[in-house]
Amino acid sequence: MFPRSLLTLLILFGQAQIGGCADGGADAGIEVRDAVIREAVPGRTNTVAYFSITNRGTVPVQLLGAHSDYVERLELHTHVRNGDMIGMRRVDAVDLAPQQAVVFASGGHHLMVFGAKGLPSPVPVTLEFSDGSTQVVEFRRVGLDGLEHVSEDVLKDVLKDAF
Ligand SMILES: [Cu+2]
Repeated sequence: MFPRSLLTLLILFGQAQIGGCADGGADAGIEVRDAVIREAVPGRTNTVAYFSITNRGTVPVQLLGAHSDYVERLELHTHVRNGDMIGMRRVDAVDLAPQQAVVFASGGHHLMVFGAKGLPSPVPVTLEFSDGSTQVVEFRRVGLDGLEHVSEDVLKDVLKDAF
């Protein structure tokens, strides 16, 4: 695993761009990995979901939102720093340039989950994109200690180009 300080630094960037080779030049679309949704704290119904998303295509696209039959509402959120205060706010869209990867992780972008009750595992979530397309992603349900799950090779890719 990477040192936690590196991970935190990485997350402060909010978005990290992965340079990389286009594979074959074909428009391979959107790739989503490491999709996890946290169990709600007992007595609560709001929680959070994380994933990493890469635009494998050749044209820019925006992630506009998400929905799932198993929750009332999903919103794209990011963390914002205002002096000493760290809060979060809703964002309308997340830009995905060709070959760009964005990691949704603790402390950065996240998918805010409202009204989750008795989540199955996995939870099917439909992601909505600016070109009108949608993609169903299976989010693995994780316990309260599963917050920081980002696979090591995704982090390596991100770190390679971020520093
Ligand atoms: Cu939030």
